[in-house]
This record gives sequence, structure tokens and C-alpha cells, in this order.
Amino acid sequence: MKNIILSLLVASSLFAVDHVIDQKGKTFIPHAITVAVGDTLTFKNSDPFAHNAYTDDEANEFDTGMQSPGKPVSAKVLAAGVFNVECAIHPNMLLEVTAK
Ligand SMILES: [Cu+2]
Repeated sequence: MKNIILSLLVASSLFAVDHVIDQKGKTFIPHAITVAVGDTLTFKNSDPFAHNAYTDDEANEFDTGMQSPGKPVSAKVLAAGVFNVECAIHPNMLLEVTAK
């Protein structure tokens, strides 16, 4: 039984998906996304200036720091829920993440 549970855990992590979100025109593209717990969010920066992506969600807290143009940064989704990701440099940028 233990082995079956372990196999399931390994299998589920193998199916983790990397969701690429672009930061372009001071906008997160897409601006809303549904993911599974264990998936990663990879933030690209296609603008010619720096961006940032952070969330204050307690269960999923992350902050990508200063992201230079062309520099992708990833964050793992740790817990289920709905939370917002914002850019500390451009307060109008908003991404809504639904994690199931
Ligand atoms: Cu920004």
C-alpha cells in the first residue's frame, strides 16, 4: 500500500505543468489562469524594462524581485485557493490565479 501511495505522489509530480505568463505592455498575459497545486508559474518579461511578480497570499507567497527584460523567473504553486499576483513596479498589473 505504501508503495502505491508513493507511486501516486511521484506520478502527480511528473504531471506538474509549467504555465508561462508573459509580461508585455505592462500587462500579465493571460491575466487569469487556472492551475493545479504543484504546477509552476514562469514569468517572462517581453518588455524593454524591468518587471516584478509577487503575491501576498499567505500559502503561496513569492516575490520574483527585479526581473530584467528577457529574464524568466519561476514560482511554484503550493496551495489551493484564488490569489492575485501583482507587479511592484506597475501597480495596475494584475494576474488572478485559481489553484485547484
Ligand atoms: Cu511591471
